[in-house]
Amino acid sequence: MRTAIGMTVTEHILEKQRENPEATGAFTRLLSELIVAAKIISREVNKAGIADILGYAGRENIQGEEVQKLDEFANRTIIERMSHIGQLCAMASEEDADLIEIPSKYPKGNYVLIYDPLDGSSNIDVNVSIGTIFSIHRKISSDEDGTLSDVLQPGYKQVAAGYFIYGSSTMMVYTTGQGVHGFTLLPGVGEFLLSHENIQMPQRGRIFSVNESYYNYWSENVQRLVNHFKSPDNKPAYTARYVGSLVSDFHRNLLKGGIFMYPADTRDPKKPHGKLRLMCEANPLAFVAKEAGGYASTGEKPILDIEPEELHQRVPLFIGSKEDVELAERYLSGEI
Ligand code: P6P
Repeated sequence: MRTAIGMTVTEHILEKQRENPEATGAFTRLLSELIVAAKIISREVNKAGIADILGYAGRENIQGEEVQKLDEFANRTIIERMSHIGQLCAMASEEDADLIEIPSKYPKGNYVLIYDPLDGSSNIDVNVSIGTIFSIHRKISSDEDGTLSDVLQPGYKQVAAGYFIYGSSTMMVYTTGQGVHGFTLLPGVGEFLLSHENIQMPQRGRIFSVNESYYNYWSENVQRLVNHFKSPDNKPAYTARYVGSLVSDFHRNLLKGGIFMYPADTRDPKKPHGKLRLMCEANPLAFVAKEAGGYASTGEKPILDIEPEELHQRVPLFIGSKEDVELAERYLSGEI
């Protein structure tokens, strides 16, 4: 594959299409439109808060337009842009309880898009990086219209996954199973340019990332694991970092190494499996982590092997540097 730092993401995707003889261009069309949606979301995120300065009052701005919450805006933007391109048979969003059908007036396609439109959106008000996470499966049902069976596929069947992170710069990180590649949006030009080619996650990190306020609600084995990461006996020692925005915590560990943990919470019987969602958060990031030489586990088994049962099912998540996540599994099994 002829790639070069600075090449556009569109050229990068087309290179992969050229390599794939049976590629029809459908996937390229899908990803290209998702990128347009992300650019629109990025622009809105980057001017968040300006509404207060420009006198947007309450739910309406000075033009009397409805001011949408950014996660609603992001969700609507993706639905509106992706519905008419004829590449999807259905969508599923973290923001929507049920499957999102493609309107009958639009042609259907052979892919399914599952996404979290704006993960970490509660951090917008304090200017912390947030992101859009996406997962793409091939349609498996025989109907023209997508069904839940097309969505509830195990993570190892994903054809592509990745995220957009809206931070000090806007980046796109994605994989199609041939490595993980990062692109940075060039302001003023509006193009994502290849900035991080074939990202490889360090096998052992020096960062552990977990919300320790839940310490008393974890199992004893999880408590022992986190105490291990805090031990002065580690050479080199670990340090703690927790942004509270999954895409930010994951992206930092992807580049620098480390483990992010969101363990099961024994406190809430309704949420025994923690807070994060399998389909639109854990699975796509697990695919990226695996392709970058990392690993993602529930603490007991690979995230990518889970046979999904419902759209918004939650899972405990241990994700990042392979050796750190495997160590987590050994602690949670009681082996150490
Ligand atoms: P907690 C943001 O609300 C989010 O969904 C993820 O982005 C983040 O990792 C997690 O929740 C933070 O949750 O319980 O630590 O505030």
